[in-house]
Amino acid sequence: MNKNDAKKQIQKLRDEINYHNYQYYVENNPVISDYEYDMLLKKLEALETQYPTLITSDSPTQRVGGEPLKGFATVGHKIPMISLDNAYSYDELREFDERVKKVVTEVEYICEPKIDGVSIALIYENGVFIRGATRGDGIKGDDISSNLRTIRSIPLRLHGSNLQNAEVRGEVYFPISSFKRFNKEQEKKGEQVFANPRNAAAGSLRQLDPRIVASRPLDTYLYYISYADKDFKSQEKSLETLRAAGFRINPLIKKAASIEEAISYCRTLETKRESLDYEIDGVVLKVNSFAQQRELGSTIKHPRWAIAFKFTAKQATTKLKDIVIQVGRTGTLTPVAILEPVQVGGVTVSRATLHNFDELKRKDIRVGDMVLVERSGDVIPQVVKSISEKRTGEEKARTIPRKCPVCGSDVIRTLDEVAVRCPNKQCPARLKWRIEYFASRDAMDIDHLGGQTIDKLIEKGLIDNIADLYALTEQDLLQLEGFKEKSVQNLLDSIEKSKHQGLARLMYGLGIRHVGKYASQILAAQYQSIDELASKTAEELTQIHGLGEKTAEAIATFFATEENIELINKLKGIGIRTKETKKEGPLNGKKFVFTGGLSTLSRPDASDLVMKKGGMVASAIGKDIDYVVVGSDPGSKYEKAKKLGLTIIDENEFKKLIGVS
Ligand code: 0OX
Repeated sequence: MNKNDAKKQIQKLRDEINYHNYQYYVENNPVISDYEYDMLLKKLEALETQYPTLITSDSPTQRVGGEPLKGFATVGHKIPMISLDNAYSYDELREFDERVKKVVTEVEYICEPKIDGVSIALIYENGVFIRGATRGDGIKGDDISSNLRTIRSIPLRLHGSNLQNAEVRGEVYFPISSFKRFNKEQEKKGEQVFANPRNAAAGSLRQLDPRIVASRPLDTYLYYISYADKDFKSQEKSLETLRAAGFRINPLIKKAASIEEAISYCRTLETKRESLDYEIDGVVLKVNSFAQQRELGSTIKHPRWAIAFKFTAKQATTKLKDIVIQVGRTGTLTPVAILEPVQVGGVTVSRATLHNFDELKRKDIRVGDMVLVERSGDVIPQVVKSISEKRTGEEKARTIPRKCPVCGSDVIRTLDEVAVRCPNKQCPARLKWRIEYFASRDAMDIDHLGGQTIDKLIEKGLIDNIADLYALTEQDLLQLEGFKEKSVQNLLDSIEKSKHQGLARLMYGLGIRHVGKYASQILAAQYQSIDELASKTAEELTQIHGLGEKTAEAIATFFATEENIELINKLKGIGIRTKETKKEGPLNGKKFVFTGGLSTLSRPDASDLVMKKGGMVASAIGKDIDYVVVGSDPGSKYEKAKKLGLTIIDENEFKKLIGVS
């Protein structure tokens, strides 16, 4: 192919890829399969490698993230990014409306969800993205162009010809569902976890290596044209123009004919707040007409034509009454804050996690402190910081306990671990967790056996280990407060049923360190029985594909411990299934990963289906994964799967494959 033909071909491919990119990331309506999309991208990459002089900054190949930077350059904003005035009550909104009406009449408002993300400004010249910056202090910000370029919903070339030379503003955010997954993965890897989606977005955009940013599922909503070579008549028209130019515009934006209509919008949106996949902290009201906006003008601080109505905060300050120690499943001691109950975003909070003792020390949080509590992106509230200005001198720092608060054993702390542990395997706290874990949905799935029931069983001395569950009688259970004949029978039935769950669930339920759902499935697929498994050395176990050294060692150690062997023998004696007959079928040994939300199946149900057919469910993407099932708002796993060229299927294809409809 000569250079001229290549040029034409490259342009055609770029147009095609840009179109599909837009359909996928902005319209949420993919037209071709991921595989086909990847093929187009690969073709383009190949041509650009062959003709490097034809590479341009707006090519879709430029989104993967270039070389790491040494630092960000500072850029001045041509027009300052001024901030919004806040209103905390509907009456303050009515006062705002009165101020507006002193200057102009017949006002319409545009009501926009106020995205709690990171403000950005994007500059386009001749329709091409050339620079993007953070808000900074409003006068100058950081040039984060190479990071913004990796965000798929930001067009590198504008659609149509309505916007050519312009600066547009909006918000970058980290979707909540992805944030939860992301934090879990970061924690697993021992890397930084973020306190909330906003920090995760800000932290990502501050990365000096754009390749890292490219792997994060950042998204955008745009809402403002700061300048353009054309004039638009209203905010409504600006939003339409932005949408037509290829930007993502929030679908909940509405026009209100009066302040009362705007207030009722605020009311409704606040009730929807928890159901959205992005965090919002209020509503921005903007006078729709630009002629009216000009008449109203701005003060040095804020525009007079807009206001931010703030929802009840998801942060609150309260007194930290005590720090108690919770003992976890593996004996890990976790400090938990007991708080003077406080309303945080509509929920009463009286406990919050302090994560671990290192963090407690780093944040210098003391009993008696006034603390800032936040409930965000995740259900467990956390203590953000102590307010040291409010200290009286009476506050007491809590040191690492020497003894387990439940059983009194001396605690241990190994050098390579942040965790402080109770070494007593018979500690009642651990027994409770062990039983809870054993009975959980992904393990033996014993219904009607919740935490409180387990507490009562331990208190009454009815169970000392897992096997004791199977010796429980009707008389035993009738002693428990709140248990009647029917509830007793239900529990006994579920316990009985659990005997037949099979080797994978049993292995998982035993709670061996590092043996998660996936490892237990691999083990059950590889070995026929628990006896066979128990006879293997760590070295032999490492030879199983997909099993790490740490896991193998933990398994060998587990089976080298006498009380564990005793437990296994008891379980066998009870008639619990510890053998696996090999499943034969088309999905035998096939490995699945799920990412994003499924609409007709729950994740546990989908996993069950896979396992019933002899397949396995992994939590991380790797080269050996056979199918990646992608639902709505998929996480970074999806990107990784695409990069590795794995087979990606949607929910319907999955159901077909597995034989359900
Ligand atoms: C938001 C948001 C922020 C531009 C004109 C006045 C302030 N966080 O969602 N700012 C604005 O408007 C700017 N609109 C928004 N929707």
